Amino acid sequence: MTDGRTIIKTTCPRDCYDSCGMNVILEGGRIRQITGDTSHVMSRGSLCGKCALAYNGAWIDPQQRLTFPLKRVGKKGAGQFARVSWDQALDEIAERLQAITGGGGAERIIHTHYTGTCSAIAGVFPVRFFKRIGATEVDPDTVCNKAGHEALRLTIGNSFEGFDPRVTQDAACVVVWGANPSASAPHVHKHWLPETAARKIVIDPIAHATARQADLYAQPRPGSDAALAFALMNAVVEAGLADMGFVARHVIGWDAIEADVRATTPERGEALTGVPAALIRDIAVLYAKGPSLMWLGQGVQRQKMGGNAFRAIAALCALTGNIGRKGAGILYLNGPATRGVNMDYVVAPQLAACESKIISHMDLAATLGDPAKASALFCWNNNIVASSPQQALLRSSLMREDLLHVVTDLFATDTVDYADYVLPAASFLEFDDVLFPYFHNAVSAVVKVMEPAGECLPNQDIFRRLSQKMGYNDTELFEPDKQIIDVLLAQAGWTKGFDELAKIGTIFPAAEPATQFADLNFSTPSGKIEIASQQAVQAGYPLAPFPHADDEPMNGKLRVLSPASEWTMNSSYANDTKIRGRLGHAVVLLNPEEASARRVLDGMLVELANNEGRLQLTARLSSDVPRGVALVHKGRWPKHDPNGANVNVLNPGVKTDIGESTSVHGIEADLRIASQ
Ligand SMILES: Nc1nc2c(c(=O)[nH]1)N[C@H]1C(S)=C(S)[C@@H](COP(=O)(O)OP(=O)(O)OC[C@H]3O[C@@H](n4cnc5c(=O)[nH]c(N)nc54)[C@H](O)[C@@H]3O)O[C@H]1N2
Ligand SMILES: Nc1nc2c(c(=O)[nH]1)N[C@H]1C(S)=C(S)[C@@H](COP(=O)(O)OP(=O)(O)OC[C@H]3O[C@@H](n4cnc5c(=O)[nH]c(N)nc54)[C@H](O)[C@@H]3O)O[C@H]1N2
Ligand code: SF4
Ligand SMILES: [Mo]
Repeated sequence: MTDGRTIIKTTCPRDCYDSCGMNVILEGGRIRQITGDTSHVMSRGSLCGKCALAYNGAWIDPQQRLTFPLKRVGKKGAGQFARVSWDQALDEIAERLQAITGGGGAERIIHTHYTGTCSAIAGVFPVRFFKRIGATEVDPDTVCNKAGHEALRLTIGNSFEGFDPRVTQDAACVVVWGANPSASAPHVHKHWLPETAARKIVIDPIAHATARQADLYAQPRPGSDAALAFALMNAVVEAGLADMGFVARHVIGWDAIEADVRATTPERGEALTGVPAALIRDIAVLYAKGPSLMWLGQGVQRQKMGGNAFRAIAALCALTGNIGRKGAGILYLNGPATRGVNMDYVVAPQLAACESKIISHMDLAATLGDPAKASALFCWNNNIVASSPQQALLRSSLMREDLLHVVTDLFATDTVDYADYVLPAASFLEFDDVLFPYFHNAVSAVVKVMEPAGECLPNQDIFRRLSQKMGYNDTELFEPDKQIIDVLLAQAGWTKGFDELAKIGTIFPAAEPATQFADLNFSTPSGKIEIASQQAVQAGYPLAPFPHADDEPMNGKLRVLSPASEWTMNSSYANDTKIRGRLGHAVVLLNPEEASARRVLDGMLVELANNEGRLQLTARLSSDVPRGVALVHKGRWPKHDPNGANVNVLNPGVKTDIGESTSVHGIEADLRIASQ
């Protein structure tokens, strides 16, 4: 306490690589300011622009929050509600659920959730309820990163135990392939990358701020990464830098791709990807000499052949022996297991009478439209109308009068507008929790700094209450937060309790970073890196990756890329008054030559259209964007836009080659001028 002010440390639990430590400054018991924790490895005293605005704005403003349980009084989709008590809402929901389960229809209860908060309890505990009731789960990762996870699981056995980001001091080279930290991980961009002496390679169709700071930057056409990886392997072999000893000892299946590698010369690679052959050779040499770190972003695998691309890149890592030695490795995500934590404990799968049914996000809209498949939908930590594909079909499915639709959120999102019942959730500032960041192998305290707004309840309390209304008596459904936190901290080796952790904010259970795959033992069937994978064949995928590049769009169509916006976190924050001001009118960024060829001038209103839908946008010219690409950032709220839609109205929800995941960066659309 200083000057009547108290500073409480907590952690930002957004779906963000940075997991910033925060300082909440209280004066007279009220929040005066929320800012970055100066002692935190990532935030170093400042939050990103979007959180600095939203946490001091919409998140702590009861006028902008949902504060009471609501019941629909108007037409579906109209967002007209009356206030009801928690008891009334939960009694009525329980009654409807019992009618569904009583008729043997538990699987027709669908629940969709994602990363509204990534903290362990509010992010996962409600799954216990859905396990118990026997609901169908919409596999969350299928809207984000499943293709990459599956491809890495097949090849190296595990996609959740990447290199420790603290090992950069031992690396000569860091590759950022298909990620845009300048938007999606602002502190990684600002501190982690600039502070390493390693040379940086960025591979991305957009010349974003991180790409512009790289030592070598390759700008492949979207969906051509597998061909690029093969051309790089060819150049590695050509330069005599292939580590064939490593391949002989630790890899199976080199022979399955060798002919394709030989055929994919850098010149052929240039034709397939647009990356100059000389640059392919330079990148190959720098990466192969190593030791090199490969950070695989999520953008690469959000392509129709995204799984193949990941398998091809992993083969490049293997060919160069950049795995299992100091300063080398692959990072997709770091899951809680890298801190000794078993999240199955929070999920409690034993509550399920039989294995839970899972569907892909790509099938959500159609499933919800079918009464034989869906009788109820629970949407928590997830704003499907803004974030999921097939926006128009999804809306029409949500209009079904006979579909019980329950949403729990902090704000009145587009998804909330379709709900029968709205259950107001407490934000991470309003209860204690723990976070296992997915970039750094840290453990962080998420600390209550204020009372819940209105009658808001944390997700976990909402589902404890609903469990009670359902008449369940399984102890797991009522396990208190404090006990869960103690168990999780003990698993992570922290024995001093939550209050001590809260004083520090963030700890690293392992004082020193370990080398990833140091034992060179991979959790694949053979124990080796499997470039060729029988598991893949059994799942109906090709034996090995191949040098695929998507065809370029035909008939003047553009490739629509819709990655992370600097000002929103997925759709979160897009409702905050100040952030709405920053976002302005929806924009499409076009290459100046592309625009000029189409007679589009900066500031013109244009329309993107395909078989799925149409969207009007203001054209902005940017040489960061290559020809053939329309860049439209994700995350706007459809109802705040004159279109009544965002970019996902163009998203047909085509599944990736592996993992039934999203190929959202594979969308194509026509562009026309809407007005002069
Ligand atoms: N500010 C902000 N931060 C976020 C988010 C947000 O919405 N806003 N979202 C969070 C979430 S949920 C996630 S999953 C992560 C995602 O963050 P990232 O891993 O950075 O993924 P994306 O933003 O989808 O896209 C990253 C890059 O992939 C590129 N890309 C697209 N297609 C291809 C391709 O075919 N090949 C290659 N090489 N690159 C391609 C895009 O041009 C883009 O620059 O960010 C998290 N952080
Ligand atoms: N076009 C396009 N679409 C995309 C992507 C893309 O690259 N392009 N990226 C995809 C990706 S990577 C992802 S991960 C998905 C993410 O999509 P979503 O999971 O829908 O992410 P958000 O839009 O942030 O929605 C999370 C919701 O949770 C709410 N929330 C926050 N905290 C809490 C809480 O404690 N309790 C409850 N109940 N609610 C809370 C927020 O208010 C917000 O409405 O979007 C996908 N959609
Ligand atoms: S969203 Fe990311 S960058 Fe912004 S404060 Fe949270 S953790 Fe930090
Ligand atoms: Mo994501």
